[in-house]
Amino acid sequence: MPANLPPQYYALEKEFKKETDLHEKLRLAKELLGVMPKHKGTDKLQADLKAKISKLKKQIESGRKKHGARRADTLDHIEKEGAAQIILVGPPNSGKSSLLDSLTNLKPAIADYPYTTREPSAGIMTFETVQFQLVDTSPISKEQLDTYLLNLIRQADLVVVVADVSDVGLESGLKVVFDRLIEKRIVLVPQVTKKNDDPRIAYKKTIIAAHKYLEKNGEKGLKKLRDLYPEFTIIPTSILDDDSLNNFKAAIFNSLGIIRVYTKRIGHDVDYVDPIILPVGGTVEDAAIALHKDFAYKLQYAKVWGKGKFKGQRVKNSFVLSDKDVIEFHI
Ligand SMILES: Nc1nc2c(ncn2[C@@H]2O[C@H](COP(=O)(O)OP(=O)(O)OP(=O)(O)O)[C@@H](O)[C@H]2O)c(=O)[nH]1
Ligand SMILES: [Mg+2]
Repeated sequence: MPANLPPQYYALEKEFKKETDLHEKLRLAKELLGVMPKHKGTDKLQADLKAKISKLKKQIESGRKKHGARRADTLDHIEKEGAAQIILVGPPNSGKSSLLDSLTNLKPAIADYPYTTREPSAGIMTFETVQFQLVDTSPISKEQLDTYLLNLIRQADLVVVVADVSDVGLESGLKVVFDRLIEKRIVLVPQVTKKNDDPRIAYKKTIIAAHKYLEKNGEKGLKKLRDLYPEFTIIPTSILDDDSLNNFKAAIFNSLGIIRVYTKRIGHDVDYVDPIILPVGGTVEDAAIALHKDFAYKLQYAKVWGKGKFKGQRVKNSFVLSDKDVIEFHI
């Protein structure tokens, strides 16, 4: 029986054969298995690939034992915390760690020379009543692109490219970041619009921080950045300007496509502390499920307070909620 493999399989297989980094090779092998059609004709190929995957895992494991625990395979996943995981990437020395330092309670190493950050670190950033996880990473340049970064970017909910607009190498530095990720099939885009029919490619929603904009040449660099990347959300930032950092947080929230819904128990005041986070378009039923699965079954109706509604308007389970709505469940 013929295997009838799709063309993307062969392209991926070529990369798999070329790849020398064990972690990336393992990831590619898993992708190959994913795109391979599952039928009698591919049984042998599937078995071969599974054997390769297990061999690669063993190789990685033995390497880890030799070199100690903190290897790339332990760095390439960070447990999500808060409403979303946001990853900071960019050229060397652009200010990624300084942003993490200003926006979270973490104290990463910061220096006035490039290649300071070697391993990722994550801190919690609070925006109004919502908490986000911010991940600082090692720089991307012609000389360097740490393999662990690829998985971290794939897993993140939002990518922030930190660009130093006061740097004369702004344009070339950014081009290297975008291009090197494209080589690894990660495409940073202003909006994830079309349905992705090629599972090998990750399209990641991205915004750009026009960092150090108060520095000499910063304004000029900001204008240039807007000309170079007109479709992207670009936020001028500086660690010396609190307003810019607040704008940055708000831009992150707005880019995530989420809403906050506050709950209220019958006869009680609103609990404005810990909102339910839903995707834009989320309904009363989604909010109930987010609280507890069983809760949604019991739900009769809800009352909602918020912009454009009557106070305590009675709504059905399919009612679409808006950011900052207050909801009272009736079961
Ligand atoms: N003037 C000014 N300097 C900044 C700002 N943010 C960071 N810096 C300086 O820029 C330099 C690099 O900052 P880092 O935060 O270490 O940059 P990074 O992108 O993490 O660098 P790598 O880890 O090497 O990639 C340091 O000297 C910081 O003090 C800013 O908003 N304004
Ligand atoms: Mg750093």
